[in-house]
Amino acid sequence: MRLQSVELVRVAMPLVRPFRTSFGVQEARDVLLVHVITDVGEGWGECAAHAEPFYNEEFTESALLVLQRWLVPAVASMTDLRGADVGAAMQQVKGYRAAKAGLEMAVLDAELRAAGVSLATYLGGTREAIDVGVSVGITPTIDQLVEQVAGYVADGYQRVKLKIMSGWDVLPLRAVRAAFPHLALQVDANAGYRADAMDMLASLDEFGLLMIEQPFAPEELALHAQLATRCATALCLDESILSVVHTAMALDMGACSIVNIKVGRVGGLLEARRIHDLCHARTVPVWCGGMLETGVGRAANVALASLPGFVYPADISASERYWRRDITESFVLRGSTLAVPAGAGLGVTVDDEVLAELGARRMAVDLRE
Ligand code: NPG
Repeated sequence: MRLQSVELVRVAMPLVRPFRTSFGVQEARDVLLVHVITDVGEGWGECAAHAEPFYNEEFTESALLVLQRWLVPAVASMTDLRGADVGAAMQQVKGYRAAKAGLEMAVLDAELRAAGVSLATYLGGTREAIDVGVSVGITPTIDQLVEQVAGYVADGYQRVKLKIMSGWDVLPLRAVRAAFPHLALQVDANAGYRADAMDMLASLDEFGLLMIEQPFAPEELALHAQLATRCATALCLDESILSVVHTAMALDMGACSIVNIKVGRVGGLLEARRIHDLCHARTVPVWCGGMLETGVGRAANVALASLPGFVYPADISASERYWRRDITESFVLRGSTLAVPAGAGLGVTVDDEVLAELGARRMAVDLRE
């Protein structure tokens, strides 16, 4: 396979409702898609970076530039192009994992579409449907939070993740737990706490949570390990886990007992699979995180989450939880599950008309270095 042309597609997509976390409010996504044309056909990928560098260092504009200037030319120079080799070809560029993930995804999609193989099959998926949950942002009042959770439970979601931050933790949690005594609940702090929150975090044991996700800064592995000895609730890491090496280090240190895997955070689907394989071999449960992706990134996440080690429900909700109109066919909730696309590649089709209606900017990339 060989790259013939690459187009970067940037489109502003308003969210159905604002999503507030400890690092800010998202009202819309600044979506960046990678569209490759190869000698065997086309493929699509999504870069999960957001408009601002608030979740991690990367942001849409930076990912766009790095793709144009370095990543696409590096991959375009490969004469025997295969998705499995794209990661190594981009190795010279440090970081920019969401940008890399988007390009690798597009090449894999093209390759698998041409071969007639679904991404889930290629990755080693073992399920036709995956259990999903919903991630609920910080709301103006506790009553509104309980109301939102009730709405999602009525939709069919059986696992709810609540965003917490300093000033929005024990009280909202107490209210949601009182209203839903048996709901599978977990919390995510997005690295928002410091060491002085240790006692409060340990006290969350009373709520019977599935896990506490990323309470401290990404580099604070020792602090996470200390908290793990202080509370009975399992700790999960997200922002700290950038690669299979980070995963091994965190597990060896006892900094977590569950791992959140996000394609965009770890540099692509194949690194995500390596993390899954390491955890599976060590019987460490993993689950698939989300970054408010469109149908393109969502299809990739669903395929990944069909691997056997993904044992907790994913942060991959139905399309209607995010978008009034998605740019691919919608993912629809069936009970508390989403079906894994069976079609070749990502198994979804990008709708050019919807992109045009949303005012997408399509930029051809110069393939030369
Ligand atoms: O359903 O895609 C989703 C959202 C899941 O909470 C979610 N994502 O910290 O995990 C997170 C959070 C996030 C959102 C991270 C936006 C980065 C950007």
